Amino acid sequence: SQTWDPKETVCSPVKWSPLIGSRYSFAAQRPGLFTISQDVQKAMKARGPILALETAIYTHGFPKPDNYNLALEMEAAVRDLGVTPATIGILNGKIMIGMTSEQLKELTESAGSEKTHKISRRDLAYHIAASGQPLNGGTTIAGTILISHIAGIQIIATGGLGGVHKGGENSMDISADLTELAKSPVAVVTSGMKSFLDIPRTMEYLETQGVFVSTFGNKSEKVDIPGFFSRESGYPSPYIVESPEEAARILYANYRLGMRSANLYFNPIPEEYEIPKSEMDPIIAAAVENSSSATGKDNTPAVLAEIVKQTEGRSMEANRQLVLNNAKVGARMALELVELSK
Ligand code: PSU
Ligand code: MN
Repeated sequence: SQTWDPKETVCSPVKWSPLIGSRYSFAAQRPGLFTISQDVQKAMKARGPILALETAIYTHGFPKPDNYNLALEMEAAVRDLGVTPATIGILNGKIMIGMTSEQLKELTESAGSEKTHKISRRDLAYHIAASGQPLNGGTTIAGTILISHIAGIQIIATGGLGGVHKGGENSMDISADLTELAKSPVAVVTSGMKSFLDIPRTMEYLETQGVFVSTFGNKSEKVDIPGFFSRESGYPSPYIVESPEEAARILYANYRLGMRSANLYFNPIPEEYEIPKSEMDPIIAAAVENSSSATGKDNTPAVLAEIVKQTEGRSMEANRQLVLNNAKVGARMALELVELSK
């Protein structure tokens, strides 16, 4: 197992710039709080484009060793576009911002073990400070937003967003992804929430929280909030954005306005990999039914595992393709954001 090297964390504050690196001094003033990879440090100093990637998808979404292969593919897809990937997670009690392939291997291999947990806002401090064996964690969208924002990384690419669960008006099961989006002026690229969530209530919640919600598509057409495995959900998107460059401009305007809330960019799954809604709906209904005994933070992973079982793995390939596509879109946004901040 790896031990933390204080030299890995940059301690010299970087000059403030309007956007890139604006919060970097937070990390610089707290040496040892983060372990920032050499690559990410370099990109931060150069104010180059950086894209944050979450890890709950690896620790709680994909089985081994697919999770490790996907982590490497995601990083490669981002690098191919000239952007530095910052995969975020917890490894042996350290908050990692950017990980080497060995570190990614260690984290993904520990999936499913006692020491590896799903990390949202409420879990973070415990995992870096508690006594006992050092813990690992895959950060959810909420956890990744929180860490990215502190580290001065503005764009996050991910697969599926958490939301208001069906029956949430009684169970009060509402993902902390939604409240976190209200707290940090970052952009999140996602292919939608799974249709096992309550889409209209999730949309209402996001509107109340002041989160800008849009979907990539053509402004002259009607565009749905995507349904994750399917491009359609039956619910129209409040806004349509036509390119990653336009998305970056909106994020930049959001930031210049001093907003504290995030922008959400839904990116529908590429057509060739989509599983039609008519096919998915009964599968999802059955998965929800069969996972009803898993509550709290265990519910989402349990439903996801059931869906994989019911689709005989086809959902996994769809998931893999959409998340890779989101990484590419996020990377293009990061490139444009650097241009805008010059
Ligand atoms: N939806 C998916 N795949 C995922 C998740 C959601 O299709 O991997 C993960 C994400 O990390 C998301 C988290 O942030 O689940 C939400 O979990 P919860 O509902 O417990 O907040
Ligand atoms: Mn929940």
